[in-house]
Amino acid sequence: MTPPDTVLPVETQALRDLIIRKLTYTLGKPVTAAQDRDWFVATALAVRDRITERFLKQMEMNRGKAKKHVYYLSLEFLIGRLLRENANNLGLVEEMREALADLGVTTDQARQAEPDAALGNGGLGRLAACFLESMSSLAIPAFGYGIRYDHGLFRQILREGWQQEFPEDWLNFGNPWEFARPEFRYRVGFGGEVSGDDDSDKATWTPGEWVDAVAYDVPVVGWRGEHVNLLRLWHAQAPDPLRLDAFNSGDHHGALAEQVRAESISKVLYPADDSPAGQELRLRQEYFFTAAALADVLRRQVRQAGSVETLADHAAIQLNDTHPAIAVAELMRLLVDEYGLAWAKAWEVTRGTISYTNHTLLPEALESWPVHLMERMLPRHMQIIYRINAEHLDGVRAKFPGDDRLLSSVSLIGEDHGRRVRMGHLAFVGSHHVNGVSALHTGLMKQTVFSDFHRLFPHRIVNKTNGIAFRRWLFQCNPGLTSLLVDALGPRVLDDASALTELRGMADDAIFQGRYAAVKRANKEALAVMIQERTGVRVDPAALFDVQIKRIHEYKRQLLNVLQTVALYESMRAHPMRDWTPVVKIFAGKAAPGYHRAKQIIKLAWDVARVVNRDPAVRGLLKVAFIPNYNVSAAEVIVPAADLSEQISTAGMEASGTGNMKLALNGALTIGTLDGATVEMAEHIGHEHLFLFGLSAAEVADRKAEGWKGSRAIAASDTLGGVLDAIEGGVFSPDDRTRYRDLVASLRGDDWFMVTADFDSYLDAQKDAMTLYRDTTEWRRKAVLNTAGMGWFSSDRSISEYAKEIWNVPVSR
Ligand code: B1H
Repeated sequence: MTPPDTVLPVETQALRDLIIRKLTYTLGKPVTAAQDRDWFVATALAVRDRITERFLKQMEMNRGKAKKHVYYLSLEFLIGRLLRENANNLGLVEEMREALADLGVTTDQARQAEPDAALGNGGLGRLAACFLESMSSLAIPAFGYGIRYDHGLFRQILREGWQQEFPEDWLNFGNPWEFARPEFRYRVGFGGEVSGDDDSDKATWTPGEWVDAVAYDVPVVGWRGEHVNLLRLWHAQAPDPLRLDAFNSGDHHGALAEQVRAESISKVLYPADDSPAGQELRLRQEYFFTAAALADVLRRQVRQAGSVETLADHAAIQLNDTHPAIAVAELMRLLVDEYGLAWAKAWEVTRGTISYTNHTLLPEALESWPVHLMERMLPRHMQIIYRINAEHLDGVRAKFPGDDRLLSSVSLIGEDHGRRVRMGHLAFVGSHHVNGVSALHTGLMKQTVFSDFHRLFPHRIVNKTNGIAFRRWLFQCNPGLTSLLVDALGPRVLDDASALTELRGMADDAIFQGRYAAVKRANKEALAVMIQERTGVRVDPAALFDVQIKRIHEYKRQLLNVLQTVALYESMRAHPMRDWTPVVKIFAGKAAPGYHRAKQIIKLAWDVARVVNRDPAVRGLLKVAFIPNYNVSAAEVIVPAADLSEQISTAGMEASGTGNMKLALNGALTIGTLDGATVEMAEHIGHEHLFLFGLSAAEVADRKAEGWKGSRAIAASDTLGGVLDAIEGGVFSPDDRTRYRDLVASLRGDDWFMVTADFDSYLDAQKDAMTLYRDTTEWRRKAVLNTAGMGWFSSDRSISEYAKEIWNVPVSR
């Protein structure tokens, strides 16, 4: 072993030696030949050893204790990179830096070589990742269950501003964080037939096709390294790898057909955010991972408690949206058919164990599956759903006799577009609690989509406002601000986010403001480098960094932001001598591949950027950058550098938002509508420290009921008509002057997302922001007050609420 150049502290020395051992014996490389990726893998394996030591100790300590576990079922876990998170939670960051430095490598070199685990689309998947981290940090025994997709969310490339998708290949050369667990393998059935006898609850399902689910475990270590949970991801495998007879007789493709069909289940993440893909493969994915997860839960239950009857005492199963809602029928099937429980007892156990989180009320996002598809793919489940429905509707009739409208409204089977199973209804009746993700969203659940259910079950719907993991979205992505906070508030702030409120007392302190601003400035310089590298656009770190980063969706209204950009550009051209605030408009986000309008909006932002950035008339005072391939790692650079956070969805449409929280925590001021969790952020921070504008959710509903027409708002605005004429007339698309005709026409017509309705008040709010930015002291004061007000939005708080009010599990810390 190479001797170190200098004498290292014992811990560092040990880590350094471990990294070299991994490099030598696992990667088979000498130090002299190691590339960045080798350093990453060797370091990750060394850090994983540290996690494993703790995990094994914890298992030893808990042997024989049947602690209640939380099982978080989610089709998405948007984890991103793990090296810094794990080192940080273990308190190993310094040792790792020194150990690598001693080997002539920077932490950043190793870190940048780690691919993002992009097993999710956006907020829903990232929430699952933050929640896992918080469950470990709060020492709640838990498993995350999901799919080990070979290919996560696609890589986005912009060709002349048009989004193109390329496969993402994070797993190509293995994943050093995971352990393959071939011993945890469950056979999942599809199709086939059901036989049963009429006198018994029990039936026998003989599937026509089998797929094996094989477990891969990623350990999740909590803050201070005190507790480790597992994220168990299922890989799909054909029970028979190939048909040798077919292969030997020359049919090479046919020999592999079954394998391809089986393995396609864990091949790729569906790239739709907020609108479920109705394809058969998606339903296969949903059932596949849910069935494997429940089989695993019941195996553990029987081992620990000897019987499935007490499942609700030992297990809390949380459904992350309806994607795993088939769990209700699958758990019933397992309890009744496999474990022989009577129907009524099984129903009591199921409802005592399962709870469901709703993440959206957008009608196109509510999952439903054609009855004929379910009957073919999951015949026994369809029988079970019919029986659950029959008993549910009997209960409704008993409570509200003769109300046929109510019956068809709450039925598990919808008749509107052919007969379909409504997965939200199935999840609702099979759960003891159903939660929304912000106060506004939960209120709207009660008033709109679930109003009839709320009448039937008035205690079932509860609110659990989302939160974010501060370890990642503050400590890790913003070490400068973190050390400033520790200096100012003491190390306690690292363990208790509510300590942030004490920062309020320092908001007026000029010295503190200066240090706070210096951190922001350094973060902006780092972002400026990234923008230049990825887009070629040079930006001035002194300018106001105005950031909108999220999936591209009409309801999120990137279009509103682009229209304001055009309005600002035109004013700058018209009044060149005015004392303009320099602004950089920063966009990033992916569109669902089939969502043409969203792609058109990206293209428009890009077209506007091209014209504005080149125009000498604006003297560089306005720059526009669309950063391609937005992902968690990009967010970790952008979030700490933002001055202004765009949260401008049509009120009532964004269930919560979590980017809003990340940006405000890192000192960006929010320009936003009263939507989702932004409402509660304004309450915690103080309304006067955000730039709020636009219609409320109730006003949006009223306008829509009256029959909204964009043309009226356009006629009433001094600015909007000119902006739309320019876009429509091809000012930004001289190569194709008709490119945005339909887009503008939709704004003049229905304008479903009320862009025209909110335009003028948005413009005013933007002017307020630009004016305030010039008042450095006041801006900094508000930025500090934003950080100070965000402690409540820690996912530790969210998870503590779930633990107490839904899961009934103890929380430590
Ligand atoms: C959210 C989704 C979603 N809500 C369907 N719904 C999907 C729906 O693949 N699909 O079919 C994927 C995702 N995602 C988001 O959840 C909300 O829009 C955000 O407002 C919220 O913050 C987030 C977490 O609760």
